[in-house]
Amino acid sequence: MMKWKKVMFVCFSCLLLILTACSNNENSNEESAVNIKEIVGIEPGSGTMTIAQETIDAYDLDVSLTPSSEPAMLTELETAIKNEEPIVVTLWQPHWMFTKYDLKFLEDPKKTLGEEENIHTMVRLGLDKENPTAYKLLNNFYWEVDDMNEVMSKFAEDDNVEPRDAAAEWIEDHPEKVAAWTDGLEKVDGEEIELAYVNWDTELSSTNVVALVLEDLGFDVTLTPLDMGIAFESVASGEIDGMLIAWLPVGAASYKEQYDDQIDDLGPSLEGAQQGFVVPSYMDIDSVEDLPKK
Ligand code: PBE
Repeated sequence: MMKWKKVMFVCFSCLLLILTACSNNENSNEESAVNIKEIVGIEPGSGTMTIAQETIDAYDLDVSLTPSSEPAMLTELETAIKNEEPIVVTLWQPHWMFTKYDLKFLEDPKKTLGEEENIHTMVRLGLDKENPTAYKLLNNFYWEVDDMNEVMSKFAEDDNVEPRDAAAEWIEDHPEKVAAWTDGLEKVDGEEIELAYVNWDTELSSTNVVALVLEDLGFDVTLTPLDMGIAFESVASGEIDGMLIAWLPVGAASYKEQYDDQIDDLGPSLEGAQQGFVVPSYMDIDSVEDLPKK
């Protein structure tokens, strides 16, 4: 009799163990599909970080937004991909990482990360009268996503190629595009012009191309790396002549609003860009809504 009781007890315990194991398993499966506690961001003060935080709030996500920098974020992404680990980053297109790896944008039904973005050229008030050639060139500058990708890939994937060299190569390969921007412009003799940029591969591409074309027109060009907020402030105060960094209508919206009447917005130099939360394709998740919620 005692023996039977023991056997029953052992069996019952086993059953309990199996049941708890099952339910644990279910939980951890659910978590592992979206085993994400943070979103790896970029530089604080960027448009990207502003809209990323707005998105976390809008979807009530239980994740933190880690400030970083574009190169540090990309290194984290590459390491995660090597180990097939889950990761969510803030990323955008055009970007050379999309040609190197299989990545996907998470769907964003609330559209807080924006849909199609355009990169606007902005200059200080008065540049049109004081420096008409520079103004016209900046106004005429327009290229496509593929063009930017071409410049970006040249320097981003080869440490021996500087952004300036990549820009020079692109100019050499696309004389007809450059001719359209400079058509009818009068050359100048060493006039100074200063452009602000942020150290992002997209902005390094456009700014270096424009700088080289301005130099060819006879300008003495200074390129000044700044944080996004300081760049806006400097163009608004007239200290800096222009910049090619404003992603709109969503990314840089808060800065655009703040400085709207102190800056001359010349409109898009590139259309069809996109920002978002991006994951490696092996991750079993498709939407911002699949991330852990509070
Ligand atoms: N970007 C690309 C970001 C960072 C680099 C321009 C979309 C931004 O505007 O914040």
